[in-house]
Amino acid sequence: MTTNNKNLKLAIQKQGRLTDETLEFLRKSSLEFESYQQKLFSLCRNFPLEIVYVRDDDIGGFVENGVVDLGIIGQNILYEVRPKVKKLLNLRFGFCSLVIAVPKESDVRRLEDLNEKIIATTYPVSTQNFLKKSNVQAKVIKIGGSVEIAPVLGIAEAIVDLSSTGSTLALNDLRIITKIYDSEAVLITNDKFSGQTSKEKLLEKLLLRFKGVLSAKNYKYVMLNAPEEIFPKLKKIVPGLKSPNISQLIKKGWLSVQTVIKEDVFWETVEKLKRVGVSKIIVLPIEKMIT
Ligand code: PRT
Ligand code: ZN
Repeated sequence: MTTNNKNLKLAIQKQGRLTDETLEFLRKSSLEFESYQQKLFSLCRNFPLEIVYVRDDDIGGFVENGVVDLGIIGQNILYEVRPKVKKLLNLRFGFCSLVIAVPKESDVRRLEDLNEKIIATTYPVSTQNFLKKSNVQAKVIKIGGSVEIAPVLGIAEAIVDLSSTGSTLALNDLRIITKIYDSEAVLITNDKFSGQTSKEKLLEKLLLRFKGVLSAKNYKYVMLNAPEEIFPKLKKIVPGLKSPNISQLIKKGWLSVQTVIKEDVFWETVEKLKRVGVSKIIVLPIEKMIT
């Protein structure tokens, strides 16, 4: 698999729920590479990085053992399998939650009602840990897949599974009792190449790109016009206005302001801005943001 030991190696999921978004993230980071269905690995044209395509279950071990330097996997696998790896970044995709669910008509309402019950899951470690912490004595059985049909088959009275849209639970008439944890895709590494200055430098460069893409995703670029006298109020509403670009408009007493607003408070902020008298707000996506 190795073509050049000086290259950084990154393992990603070959084909599955994380693949498309991982490839999109890497391309947004300006990495250029070919990737097609039967691929095993690709070498980036414009960065000394090899991308290795594997089953998601193998990524943690490959990173732990130094077969590759980096990996992108769901945090859920880190919680469950606990490979000795270091998390570098949350990548803001692949969102899901590990939940406990029971059939809609079940008499289980609260966590305590699971005492003495049987729970089927592909996440036995996460489940056991959670039950222990919650002081619930239930029997956990590990099954290979199709967890959602375990209650119908009479194998278990409850299940623990990942859920993202909630459709699978709804389709199988299951109801959530509680959430065990939230998960998203993460970038992981090992300590095998610390001291190898050239690789460490490469990682630093790669992280700068990744962080640039992540920051850009979290912010919007905003241009707005406002009367001069409301400027002090604007500063309170938009924290990013500490160092805004301000220019005078031809219309006397009016300013044009350019700044960035965090995505998660975007609409809230826009509503407040309108309320204090800001007119004409133009919003642009940010491609990359290097800070
Ligand atoms: O072939 P390989 O071993 O590489 O893949 P896999 O089949 O083991 O994993 P895959 O592709 O299903 O999931 C890879 C990763 O995607 C997981 O480890 C999670 O980090 C992440 N992820 C995000 C999910 C989901 N969302 C998800 N919804 N993984 C699985 N699911 C399943 C869940 O188990 C259930 O069967 O989707 C179903 C529920 O989905 P909703 O949308 O109906 O709620
Ligand atoms: Zn898998």
